Amino acid sequence: NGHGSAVLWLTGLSGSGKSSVAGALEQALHQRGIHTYLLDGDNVRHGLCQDLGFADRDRRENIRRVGEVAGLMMDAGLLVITAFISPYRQDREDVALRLPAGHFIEVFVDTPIAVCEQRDPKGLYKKARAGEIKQFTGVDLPYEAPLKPDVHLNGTLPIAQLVEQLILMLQSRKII
Ligand code: GGZ
Repeated sequence: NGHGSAVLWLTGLSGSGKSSVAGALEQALHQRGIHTYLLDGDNVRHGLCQDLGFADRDRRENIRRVGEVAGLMMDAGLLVITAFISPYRQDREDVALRLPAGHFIEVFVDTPIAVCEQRDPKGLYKKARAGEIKQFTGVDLPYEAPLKPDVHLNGTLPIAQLVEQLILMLQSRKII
């Protein structure tokens, strides 16, 4: 299958829509016969990173490992999509530097925290505000928004629209 490989790195707050966009994008790509792999907390934090929590240094190690695995999958010819908060600029930059130039595509899923908190699908913001969860991004710990993301998505728009934007971007970069 003659498509390019890349790492599409989604970053944004909890509840910003990263996983939904990533899942819908993956479906759209499969329909076009493109081979993908989606890395997210669900398949990483229970295995590869099961020893890590949410303190700063654990998150940094989480992102480092994900970056390394994404690179290996990319080498295998996959279009890799990742969906992690990845709150620190330096960590995202370090991942980018470990990949061949132009193969790291930073996608900022930009959703105001007020909206994320309103969505609160797992009730985590509520718990964080109540002090039941510590070190929650956006509440106790910072989120460093990308200054120059490759793609800046408005996370309050419908998922289908965001997926279309990403497909067009991948086409214009000749990755698909
Ligand atoms: C942030 C937390 C926390 C804390 C549990 N802070 O919305 P979710 O539930 O499904 O996604 C969040 C996920 C964040 O894991 P990541 O691996 O993406 O984080 S990082 O990139 O910073 O390493 C949230 C849940 O785990 N969660 N505790 N304290 N999110």
